[in-house]
Amino acid sequence: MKRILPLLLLVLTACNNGDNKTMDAAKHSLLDRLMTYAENGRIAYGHQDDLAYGHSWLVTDWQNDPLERSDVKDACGHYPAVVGFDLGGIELGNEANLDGVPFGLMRKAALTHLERGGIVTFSWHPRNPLTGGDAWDISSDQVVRSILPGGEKHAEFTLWLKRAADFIQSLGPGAAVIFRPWHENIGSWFWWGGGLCSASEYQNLYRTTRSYFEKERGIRNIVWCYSPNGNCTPREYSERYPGDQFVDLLGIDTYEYIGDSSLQDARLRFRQELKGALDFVTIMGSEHHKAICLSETGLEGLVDPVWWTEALYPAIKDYPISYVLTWRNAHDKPGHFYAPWAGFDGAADFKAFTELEQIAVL
Ligand code: BMA
Repeated sequence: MKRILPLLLLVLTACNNGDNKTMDAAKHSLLDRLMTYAENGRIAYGHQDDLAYGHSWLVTDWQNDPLERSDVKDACGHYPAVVGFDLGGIELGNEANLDGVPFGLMRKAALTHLERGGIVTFSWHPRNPLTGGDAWDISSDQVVRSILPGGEKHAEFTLWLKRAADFIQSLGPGAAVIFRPWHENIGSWFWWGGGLCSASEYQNLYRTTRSYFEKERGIRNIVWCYSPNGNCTPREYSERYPGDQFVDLLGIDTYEYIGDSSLQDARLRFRQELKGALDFVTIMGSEHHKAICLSETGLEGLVDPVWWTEALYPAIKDYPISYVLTWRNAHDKPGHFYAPWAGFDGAADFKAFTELEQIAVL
């Protein structure tokens, strides 16, 4: 036994070192790819939850499904280059996420997309750990404080981090992914939002999360994205920035809303809002040597028939963003979609967008 123990330790350390190398190489290559898109003036196109479900369909028998269906592919002939998934619900140990996607399916879809040469990104809409409500429960401004070290919910929150980390780790050391927790944090619609915690509490939350993954769990193959809502000032964006050691990718989430405006006015407003945000995120990216992205965008229901070429593309084409991701096509809410699908008759403009030289799809 005395002889075997050091040998066992040696083997375990060697395996660990091997995994570390694999993880570092995978992360490096993902970062490199994001930078290369921007350097070459290209923008990868992404879609949330593609492969798991689309408008009015959801993969059910996922163990036996090759996951070949995609609304984006139906509309333009290609898979999106980037696919996003949401971990909301993993913290409770649930079998499926908040939108009904089994985590088994999510894992398979993420790995399938990586094998096809795509990029995978995870967001997270966790429940409210203090009130028991959902991510949008903003009834208390004590939530972030309660989960930080020393807070009454810290131990429980650490278990939540463990469950999220277990899932990402289960993809394997060679599977580098983008993770953008605590997003849209300047506005006050999530419990980690601007009016619900101080800037230093927010930074502490983000840093605690990354430290848990890296230091406690040794997970090094994650590209960490900071993605506030885009309708914020440069000062607000920077004030809550967790710091260069904690962030690898700078993002913003900005949507177009029509409301009572004409399509033209709504497009203009969207372009101005994106310009405001992308101008300073571009500068910050180059000063801090970070890749940048438009981590979420879209026009719900695609009510503007030329949204892709007349609103989105003109607004992003002059910026070195590595990717742009439009939000999900809900399987159970017919009006809640952000990309065309097989039966949608406004797919031509989307197809034209994906065929632009500058836009990368698989
Ligand atoms: C929101 C909506 C919700 C969804 C959540 C997480 O923007 O799409 O319906 O539950 O994202 O995916």
